[in-house]
Amino acid sequence: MNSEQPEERGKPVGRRIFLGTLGLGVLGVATAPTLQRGLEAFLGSAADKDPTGLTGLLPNGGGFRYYSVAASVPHKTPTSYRLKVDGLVDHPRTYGLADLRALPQTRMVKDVQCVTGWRVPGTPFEGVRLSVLLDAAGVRAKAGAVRFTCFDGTYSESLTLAQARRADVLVALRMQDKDLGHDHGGPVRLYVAPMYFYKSAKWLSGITVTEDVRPGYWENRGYDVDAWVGRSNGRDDEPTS
Ligand SMILES: Nc1nc2c(c(=O)[nH]1)N[C@H]1C(S)=C(S)[C@@H](COP(=O)(O)O)O[C@H]1N2
Ligand SMILES: [Mo]
Repeated sequence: MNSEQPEERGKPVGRRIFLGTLGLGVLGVATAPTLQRGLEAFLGSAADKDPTGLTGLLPNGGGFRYYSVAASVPHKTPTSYRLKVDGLVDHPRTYGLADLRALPQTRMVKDVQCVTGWRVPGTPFEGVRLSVLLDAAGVRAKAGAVRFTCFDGTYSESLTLAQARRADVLVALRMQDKDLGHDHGGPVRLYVAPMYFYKSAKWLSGITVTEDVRPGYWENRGYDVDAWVGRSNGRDDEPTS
């Protein structure tokens, strides 16, 4: 599969072919939001006809779509996993999973919302507030943003420093009250609760404090950097709940 297209599993073949054919990932920067809305309209009507596959609002952890822009992602164990915090900080540091588990954990239950329209209500996430790691690192005065990199070798994300310091942004170790599995970005992913789920970078391996925001993987392909749910990607008129 072309690495520009999101890999999706656990859903009907017909839709997978549709998405693959459309080639979402290669949309031009200017046209992406418009075509995205067309795609959502299509999926919306299809979802009515096939609620098991497309809306996915089922118990037992249903509802998630599995995404990876990388063809394959190495597996990390609790002992091999590392998270590096560096850039414009006084105390760069590499954390193991045990180090992260030893820090104060925050749990929150909110809706997960992907920009393509699927939603998983009331999903518990748990982990270390990103602000805790930033404070420990000692962010320098000229810093203005944070860049996230992933051990899939491809994906990246970014937040402004103000966004990164919000209480609802986690370096997540658990989802749905279980340790994060590989498919969901385990052992550690970013969780940016107030934004579309593409901000929540899976397989998190690097947190680099930078001067300015550097657009991430999907942002280089037309999606908003400030991805507030309901207030971005051309959705000014939708509720923010
Ligand atoms: N490393 C990485 N993180 C990623 C992605 C990805 O392809 N690679 N996809 C993003 C998108 S678009 C979504 S909707 C969610 C999907 O998370 P899930 O696979 O746990 O459902 O992960 C986000 N984080
Ligand atoms: Mo997404």
